[in-house]
Amino acid sequence: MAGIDTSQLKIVLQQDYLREILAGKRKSALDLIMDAYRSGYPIPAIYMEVFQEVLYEVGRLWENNQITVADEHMGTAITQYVMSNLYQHLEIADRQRGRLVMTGVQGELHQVGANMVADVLEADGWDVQFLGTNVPVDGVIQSIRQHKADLFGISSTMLFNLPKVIELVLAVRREFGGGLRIMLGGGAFRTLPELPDELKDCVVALNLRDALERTRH
Ligand code: B12
Repeated sequence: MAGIDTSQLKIVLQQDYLREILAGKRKSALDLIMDAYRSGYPIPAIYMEVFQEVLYEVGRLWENNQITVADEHMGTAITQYVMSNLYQHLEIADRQRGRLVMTGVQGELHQVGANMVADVLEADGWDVQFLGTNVPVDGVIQSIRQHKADLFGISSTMLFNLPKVIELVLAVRREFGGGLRIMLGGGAFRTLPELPDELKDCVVALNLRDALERTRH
């Protein structure tokens, strides 16, 4: 992207992408992102600088009644569609960092952030199983065992799901002990003033960059 003002490019891309998804233009939203990717915009940056920021803006517009819940659903659905198209272009690193199971807690319906983290850590050399969200505790434990995970990631956006996070962490600790690393992330942890005692041995990552940083050691 030599010669291009990347901060300007980012703002234009965010504005264009927001406009297309709220107009329900799936094909042009995809074309915009694929063009950006082909001109050198790295996928993790597209995830965080475009999808994340635009979905946060969608959340603000929704909260302020400037768009409907249907608009929000459509924008999110289009973003998930575009992400799955981008996924096939992710370059997977040769190095092997370990095995990761990633999920959202029971009751949690937000799953785009967890999906992004799963994709980007896979590209960074993790062997990833992404369970989606709203998964019962027993099923999660079974997946961790079958996948022989070294790292377990939990996503929670809503603060009211914190008791479910604690329940899951305690169940996983009972089953696998302290050897399994647990990483927490999502909106709930950004607003939390202090981590509850039950979660003190978990790592918290506030965004994609943070997640990469914390899983490289
Ligand atoms: C899309 C959306 C929905 C969709 C989700 C669909 C789906 N398939 O995911 C649906 C319609 C289901 C939904 C429902 C609700 N939502 Co909603 N939603 C959103 C919206 C617009 C976007 C969410 C998103 O994808 N963000 C983009 C991702 C990339 O960001 P992220 O999740 O923060 O993830 C990043 C980091 O947090 C981190 N991360 C995330 N998970 C993890 C995990 C690990 C291990 C790590 C390391 C890192 C990590 O990495 C990601 C990349 O950097 C947000 C707006 C917002 N500010 O996020 C509102 C928002 C989160 N929702 C909100 C609300 C209120 C609700 C509902 C209560 C609405 C209702 N009355 O029913 C329900 C609750 C449902 C539930 N039980 O979970 C509020 C929450 C306010 C609050 N803090 O309390 C928000 C902020 C909107 C708003 N401004 O009011 N929502």
